[in-house]
Amino acid sequence: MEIRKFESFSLQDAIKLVKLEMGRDAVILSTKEKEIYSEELEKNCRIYEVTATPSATMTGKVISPKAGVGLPKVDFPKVKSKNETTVVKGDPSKYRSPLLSPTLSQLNPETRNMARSLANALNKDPVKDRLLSSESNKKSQLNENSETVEEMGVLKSEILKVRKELEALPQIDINEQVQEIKVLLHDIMREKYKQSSDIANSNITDIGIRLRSAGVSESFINQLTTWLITLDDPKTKEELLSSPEKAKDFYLSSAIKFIFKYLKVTGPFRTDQNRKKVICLVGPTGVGKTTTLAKIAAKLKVNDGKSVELISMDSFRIAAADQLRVYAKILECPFAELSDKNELIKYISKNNNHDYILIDTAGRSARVSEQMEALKGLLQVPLPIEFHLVMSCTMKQRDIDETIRGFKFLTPTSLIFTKLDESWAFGEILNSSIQNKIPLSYFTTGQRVPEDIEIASKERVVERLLKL
Ligand SMILES: Nc1nc2c(ncn2[C@@H]2O[C@H](COP(=O)(O)OP(=O)(O)OP(=O)(O)O)[C@@H](O)[C@H]2O)c(=O)[nH]1
Ligand SMILES: [Mg+2]
Repeated sequence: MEIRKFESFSLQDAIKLVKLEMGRDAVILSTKEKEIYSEELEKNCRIYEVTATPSATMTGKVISPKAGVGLPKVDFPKVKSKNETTVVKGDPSKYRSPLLSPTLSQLNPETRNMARSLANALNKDPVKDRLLSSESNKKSQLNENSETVEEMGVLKSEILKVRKELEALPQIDINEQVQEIKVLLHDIMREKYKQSSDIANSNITDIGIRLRSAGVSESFINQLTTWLITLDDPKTKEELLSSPEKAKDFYLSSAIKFIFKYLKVTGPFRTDQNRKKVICLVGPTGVGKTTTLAKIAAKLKVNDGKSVELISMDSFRIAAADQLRVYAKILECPFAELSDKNELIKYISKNNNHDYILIDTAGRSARVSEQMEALKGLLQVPLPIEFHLVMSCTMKQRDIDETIRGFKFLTPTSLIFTKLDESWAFGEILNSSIQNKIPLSYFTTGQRVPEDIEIASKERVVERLLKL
């Protein structure tokens, strides 16, 4: 709270000072009459001390801004935290009334003239003359007491007359008006700030709810919503206030931007120039590896006009390779069934005349260590093979995490998610890709070969996550 003290030779003058300095609504906390020793006059003088505080400080109208992450900066009127004391010391001649201060030009001509005559009257003040005179003069002048008292009486009545006339005029108090404007501005800003933070909160909460219901991890939602809160460009906030639709779009598109930044996709499988590409699909049992491989082969062959060979390395189940053999026949692609690593090395080194070699493997569970060991023995070959990990959207997050951990030894180039048509939540796709820093390549959306496959795109992920 700002508290200041004002002193003058009369109580009225001290109160006037308070109003001039702190505005009409200033609250007077206390008044005191006291005697001080004036060095200039070499005698004791009676003065009045008024302690006051501006009204805004008392009513709590002026509020300091609260610190908050990313909240819009509002230039609130400041409240001085330290107590301050203004002491008007000395004799009246030394005190220059604020009425006659540089704000004189802001008064109307009539008031200005009154103020000037008051200033002249004060300038004639014998006490001031005495102070300005030399030390010896001062003493002799002080002796002429009766003359001085008479002069002072005349001056006093003159000053009182001028003051009365001044009081009758409408007062122009610039300080008070500025203070009122400041308070008004602050109220407007506070109202706007409240509205904009309400809008921000409801939109951010809505985005959080959508992502949570899609199964996105809490840590990602926290990161995203914290970032959204920090979007505090005041110009944008101003615009958002004008339309709830605009605000909704703003927060949604910002959330999408954030997801896009972290989510990575590979795009469709592409061959390096003049080099065949060897692609191997791995993953748990029954997730759709063979069906997906057939879909990809059909897309490459039919849509892109590429030459494709299909290999089955699924000798684990009886007649497992037949499924792919049938697809190869339909697609009119060369087909081979290989049972071990040496056959694989020999086959790939020999066959150089196709754009793609697509390899299907038996389903392996990351929980069964022998199966993973067998897979290592089969696939860890000194060949440029790209491994892609196939998982179903219907798997639980925990199973997906364990599967990725189990297949890490093959350093998968991408994740393929199947059965999007059978799942309600897509958060797992985002979580697994971002947490493991493995991009997404394809999504499959049904049993039909080759139709039900799509290239993984950030737009499709976001669409599904935010139910756009
Ligand atoms: N609904 C739906 N079913 C799919 C999808 N992809 C594959 N399937 C079905 O899932 C079942 C298993 O597909 P497969 O391709 O044999 O799966 P796999 O991973 O090769 O299985 P294993 O070789 O036994 O490990 C089949 O009935 C497919 O039709 C899909 O995107 N959506
Ligand atoms: Mg299979």
